[in-house]
Amino acid sequence: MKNTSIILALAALVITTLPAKADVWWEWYFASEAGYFLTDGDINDVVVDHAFTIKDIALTQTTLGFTAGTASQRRLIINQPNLGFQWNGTHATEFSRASGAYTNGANAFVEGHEHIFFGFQPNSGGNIGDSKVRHAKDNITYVSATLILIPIIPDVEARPDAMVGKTISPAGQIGKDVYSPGNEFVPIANQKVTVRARDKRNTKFYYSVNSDADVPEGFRVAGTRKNRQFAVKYRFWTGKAWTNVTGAMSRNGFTTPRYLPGENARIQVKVKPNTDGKRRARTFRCLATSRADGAISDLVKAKVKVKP
Ligand SMILES: [Ca+2]
Ligand SMILES: [Ca+2]
Repeated sequence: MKNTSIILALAALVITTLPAKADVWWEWYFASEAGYFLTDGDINDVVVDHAFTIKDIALTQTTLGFTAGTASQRRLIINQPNLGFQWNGTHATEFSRASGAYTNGANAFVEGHEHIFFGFQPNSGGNIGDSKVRHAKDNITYVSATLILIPIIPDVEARPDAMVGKTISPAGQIGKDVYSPGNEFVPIANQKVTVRARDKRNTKFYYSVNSDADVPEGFRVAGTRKNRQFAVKYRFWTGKAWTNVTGAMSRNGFTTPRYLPGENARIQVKVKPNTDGKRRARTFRCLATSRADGAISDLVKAKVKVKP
């Protein structure tokens, strides 16, 4: 009860003071390339002199044949630490990184192109250099243009949409554009499948989570843990391979990278019943919570029915 009182008191405080939200989204453009930065700071910092640290970079539009996506997905590779920029209230005056020459830009390399990188440069008047896509070895300039950098307040920042199905393809799953508030006692149609299993045999089904936000979003995904009669294994699709996330899924949840709007995080669920020849069922739940707002979730379910 004491904890509840504290939470209610905090909630009241949040509502009365409306503190600025942590982290800032930015749109960037140069030449025909475009994307987002996610930085630290808050929206009040964008109207004054402020140094921002870049936490993620997204590429949403490119004419150079690269794959759109985020640095947290490793579509862009940040291998030089502490990327950031100095902001004067209207423009970036200096980009920086904590390796190499410190003040000559913030670089993000391109997945699958070891030496090609986006070099972000000031947009403060043009005498320091334009942003570029370059080759690290021979400095061929692929494209180069003045950076446009705009801080934004997303219209929708957090909206995970979980789906469930027996097919690996999200298109064959149910729950798209259907939302539960994370409370399974609120009946929500079309967020649940029934999976028939045989005793002592593996059976597979899949979860996906996409974002209805208008900026990249990541998720914390938690699932029903094993019990004596139902073993469960969870695997996450990295984009290249399946990786075991059973431990994290069964505890506080597995944290996914940030995905562009509409792209799916994918989880494979493998259940192996051992019911001693009895007819049994267990409902497996998947709760997907936004990384941007821990109060916004979606819940889907799979009821595994065992036939001896
Ligand atoms: Ca859903
Ligand atoms: Ca949706």
